[in-house]
Amino acid sequence: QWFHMDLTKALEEEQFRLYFQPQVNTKSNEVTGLEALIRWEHPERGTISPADFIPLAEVTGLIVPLGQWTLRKATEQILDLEKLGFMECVVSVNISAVEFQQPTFVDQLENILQEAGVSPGKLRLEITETIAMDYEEFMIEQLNRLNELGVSVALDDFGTGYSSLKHLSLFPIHCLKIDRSFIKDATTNAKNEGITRSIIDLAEHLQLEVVAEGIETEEDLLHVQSMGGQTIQGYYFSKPLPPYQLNEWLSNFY
Ligand code: G
Ligand code: G
Ligand code: MN
Ligand code: NA
Repeated sequence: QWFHMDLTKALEEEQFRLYFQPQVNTKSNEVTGLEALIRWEHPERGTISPADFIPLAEVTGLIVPLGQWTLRKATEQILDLEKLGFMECVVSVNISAVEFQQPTFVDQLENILQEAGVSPGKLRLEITETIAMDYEEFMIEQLNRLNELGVSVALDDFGTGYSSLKHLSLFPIHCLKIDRSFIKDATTNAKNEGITRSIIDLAEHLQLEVVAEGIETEEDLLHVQSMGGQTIQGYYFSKPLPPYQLNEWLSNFY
């Protein structure tokens, strides 16, 4: 559907936008994080979902400059949040395998943070375990370097794909994100309820943070809370928002 040249042009002409979805700690009632989610504002075709262009960006390698753009935008948002007084809010950025596997990835990330003057602790990377399969040792090396830098890491879509408990044992990570597919019908599906509960317990035993994704209703929220889940992301609080709407949302929340 899309061609390499469309994406190249979109990057040159700044047609990408970074949206942000709040993550709320429902115990302290604070917005503890934001997940950055990219959108393509196509001049003729309107807003295009990353699901429809990230795969092409990955096979063409354009994901590398696109990912750098995303990280720069995320650091801008961190600075804007600080100006508004949100000093504790961590911004999470999705990183695809192709980006993470670049040997220069961590150095470039360090440069972006330094140039922006952003503390590494304000940034979190979301990676999926599909990355891990063939690159276990390299993964550990990259993750150790990120730890030294002070950037934290969440395992996204946890429990789907090539998940392995071995990764939890080997990888120095900080957070598990419970995949939306488990949450979706956890109130009616006993298996998914068991899985959700187990991931929350697992995170606690490993002293990892846990974020429940895809919370859409009050019923979802109460259910996840009853299982010990505290940090919540989903349409119940907000869909992903462009920065100006996010600022409005934040000022209404507090
Ligand atoms: O925002 P939405 O639900 O449409 O996102 C669809 C998919 O695109 C998700 O899997 C999400 O992780 C991914 N995605 C969103 N933004 C980015 C990004 O900036 N970089 C990468 N690599 N993936 C992203
Ligand atoms: O793969 P990843 O977890 O990064 O993708 C997150 C995706 O989930 C984004 O595309 C985002 O727009 C979407 N999303 C976020 N909250 C909800 C929700 O409550 N319900 C649904 N259906 N999708 C959501
Ligand atoms: Mn994600
Ligand atoms: Na996810």
